[in-house]
Order: sequence, then structure tokens, then C-alpha cells
Amino acid sequence: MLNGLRGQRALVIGLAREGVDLTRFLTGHGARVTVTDTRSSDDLAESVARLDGAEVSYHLGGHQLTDVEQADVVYASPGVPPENPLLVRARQRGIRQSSLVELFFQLCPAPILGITGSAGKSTTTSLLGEMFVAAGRQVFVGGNIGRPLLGKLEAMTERSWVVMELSSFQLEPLQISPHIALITNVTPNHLDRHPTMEAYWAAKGQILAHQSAHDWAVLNADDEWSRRYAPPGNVLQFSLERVVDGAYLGDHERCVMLQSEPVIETSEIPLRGRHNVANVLAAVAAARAAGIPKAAMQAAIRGFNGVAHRLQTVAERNGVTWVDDSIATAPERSIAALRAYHEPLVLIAGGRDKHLPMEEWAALIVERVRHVVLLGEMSDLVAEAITRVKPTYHTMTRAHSMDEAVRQAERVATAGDVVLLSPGGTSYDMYHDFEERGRAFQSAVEALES
Ligand code: UMA
Repeated sequence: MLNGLRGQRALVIGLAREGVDLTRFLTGHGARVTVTDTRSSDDLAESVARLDGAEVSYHLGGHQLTDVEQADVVYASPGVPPENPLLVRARQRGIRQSSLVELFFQLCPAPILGITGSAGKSTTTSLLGEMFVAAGRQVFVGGNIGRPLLGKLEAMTERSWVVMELSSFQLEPLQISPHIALITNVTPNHLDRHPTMEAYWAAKGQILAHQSAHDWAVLNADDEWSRRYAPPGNVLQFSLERVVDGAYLGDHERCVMLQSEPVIETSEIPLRGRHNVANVLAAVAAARAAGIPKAAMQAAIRGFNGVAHRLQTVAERNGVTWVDDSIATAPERSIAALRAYHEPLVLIAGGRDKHLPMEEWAALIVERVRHVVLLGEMSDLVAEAITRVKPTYHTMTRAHSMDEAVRQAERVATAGDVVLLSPGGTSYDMYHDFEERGRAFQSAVEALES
């Protein structure tokens, strides 16, 4: 398989995290690589520097269709949509398309536990990684969580494990599935890229579609769309609502149960919110499929403090708690965040719209949030949605930068409040990604005078 890369004429589209890892790997194995990106070489200086002088032809600042004609294989980053003209041309000419994730699956000697879902996948992925560590297994955690894993292949053996977050973009073109596949839930998300809910459901379903009878699927029994999957192998479920074959709540919701046995008291889960209890249940069921002992599950859950930019408490000052939930790139995610708190809330919301319904979010904002700071492209849309629910809701202000948003929030927050950055839209209107947006929030909070 690796030999097949020698001399291969590869076209890599996109030079961000995946593009860099992929290009390094391909050139390292003798492929002749052309890299193209719509961004300019100035914008991509950091990525180019990370390639460390690898022998590559760069076509930056735009795409040239002729690059496709000269390629044996075209590798696209997850952020490149199928209607990108290079991918359209490759399909017309019958040129093979692949991706970093596909190559990784083909070459990985270790069993893979893949995690997908509309919400909760990064938390569940990180928690599962901690469970493997607590069990003394050699584990590599990565994927959509922000760490491509191709460059780590050489360190992996048949006895290692890979715990990998997979997005619908990464799964859609995949013709291979992981040994253990966990779907946290399937609710509307990314409907800007997937034409219908069915198409989005099917893209996520790729995580199971190529499994065999020896493989494992872990599914959310409370979720309508998840219940429609019919995996070919073993199935475990998890549920907040009822007893299932897998992980569920027992003793009046006071205990996490795994197949009739208690695992841990829910009061010992350090993460806030009911959605995080669901994430713990999902991780427990998937860990069982991987043969992780109960003691390792317990130790990992007790010591788990969450993931950066996901309901992460970044400061407490003058009695006000500042929470970074920049990962909330859809109204659904912001709804889960709002439900995780009982304190009075000041919400910083906005970003780029993904054409998702906002009614439920707006209704919850009116009910739970005493002041909204609007930021970014979708400010008007959010304001209109709120006004439709309650025309007299006037505690809204607009900010033009994160610093201004944080200062506005500080002015209205009083002791006992939680100020929550949980935007409900993507970050691409103002930032490179949600992590950069979260970091901007954190530095703005740090810059406030105590
Ligand atoms: N580009 C082009 N042509 C195009 C479109 C994009 O050249 O038509 C270029 C852009 O200019 C940019 C590069 O492609 O330079 C961007 O590629 P990318 O967006 O795929 O970015 P990566 O840094 O490689 O990150 C990707 C995932 N990004 C997306 O899915 C949008 C990361 O998920 C993932 O962590 C990383 O690979 C490692 O696997 C991020 C994400 O937002 C965190 N994911 C979505 C989510 O979780 O909701 C799906």
C-alpha cells in the first residue's frame, strides 16, 4: 500500500491542518505533490513553514483546473465542498479522489474507535482517550478534534488503539468503517453543506456502513435519527431515559449503569449539563466494546475536566463566571449550553449562519438570558428571531469586536451571573476557526481590569 505512493502524482486541496500532515506524509513516501489553496502564500506562510522545505509544487491564491488533469489522485481537506471545481473536474475525468482520513484508515495497524455525532463528539472522544490511558493502553487521540493522525502512523502497532473524532465531511466520502463506531446523536447541523437531513444522516451513517459482523456500533437510544441505523455487527446502546443493552441511568438517575452493573454516581461527574451525562454514557458503552475495565472508566470520569472551548470556565471575577463555549457553532449547541446553567445568564451570540432554525433557541434566550450581546454576521437574524418571540425584549446590544462584546457583557453582569460565549453560529465571519474565536474571548476576559 505504502509502495503505491512512490511516484504517485498527488494533488492536495487545502493547506491547513490536514493539508500539512498529508503533504508531509505523501512527500515522505515518495509521492510527487502539488498543493493548491484559495488562500494566498502570505496567508499560508505558517503552513508552508511547517512543511519544512519538502519538495512540493505550490499553486496558492486560487485553483487551476489543469492541476487535476495531471494528478493520479486528488486529496481534499474536509472543508473543501464536493462542488469545488477541482473535485467536479476530477469526477468528470474519472480521477481517483481520496482524503487524509481514508489513507489513514487504509494504513493504520491499530483498531480504530471512531466517534461522530452532531454534538458531544469532542468531549466523548477526549473522555474515551482518558479511559484508554487509565487502562494502560497505548492510545492515539485525534481526527476532527483538531489533530490529524497520519504523521503518527509509524508509532502505532496492532496493540495500540486509535480514538478518532470524525465529522460528516470526513465520513461522507469514506468507503471503510472503524472497528468500533459511536454516534452520539444526529440533529440538524451543517445543513449549509448537506442538502437535506437525510443526506446528513447518511453521511454520518458511513461510520457504520462498511462494518462487518465482528465490529461494534454504539448508538443513542433516545435519538430518533440514530434509531434508524441498522448496523451489521454488534450493537450497544446508551440512554438517559430508559434501560437499554449498554449504558443508562439507574437509582432514580443517581447512578451510571452498564449492563445492570453500577459504574459511577452521577454526582461524581465533574462536567455540567445533562448533555454531558449523555456523553459519559456514550463513552462508557464504547469503552465496554473496547474491553476497558470499569475501574479505568471510573478514574477517567472522575478526573475529566472537559475540553477547551466547550463550556470551559475561563475566569471568575467579582462573582461573575466567564464561560467559553466557542464550539457552539449551531443553535442546538447553544441551547444545550443555556440549559447547563441555573444562574442568571449574559449571552454573547452570533457568528456565521448555517441556515438552521432559530425559533427554539430564541425562545430559550428570552426565557433564560437577561442580556444578549450580538456579534458578527448573523446579529440581525438572531435579533429578529428574539423579537419574533418577544417584541418587548430590549436587553440586546451589538458589538463589533470580541473585546467590545466582552466589555459590554462586563458592564451588565453582576455577582452571581454567568457570562457565556455560546455563539450558535460558525466563527468563519471573523476568525479562522472556533478555537481562535475562543482564544480571542479568553484574552478579552483576561484584559478586563479586576
Ligand atoms: N480551501 C480551499 N478550497 C476550498 C475550500 C477550502 O483551498 O474550496 C482551503 C482553505 O483556504 C483552507 C483549507 O482549505 O486553507 C481549509 O481546510 P479545512 O477547513 O478542511 O481545515 P483543516 O485545518 O485541515 O481542518 C480540518 C477540519 N475542518 C473542517 O472540517 C472544516 C477540522 O475540523 C479538523 O480538526 C482538521 O481537519 C483535522 O482533521 C474543524 C471543524 O470545524 C475543527 N470541523 C467541523 C465541526 O466540527 O463542526 C466539521
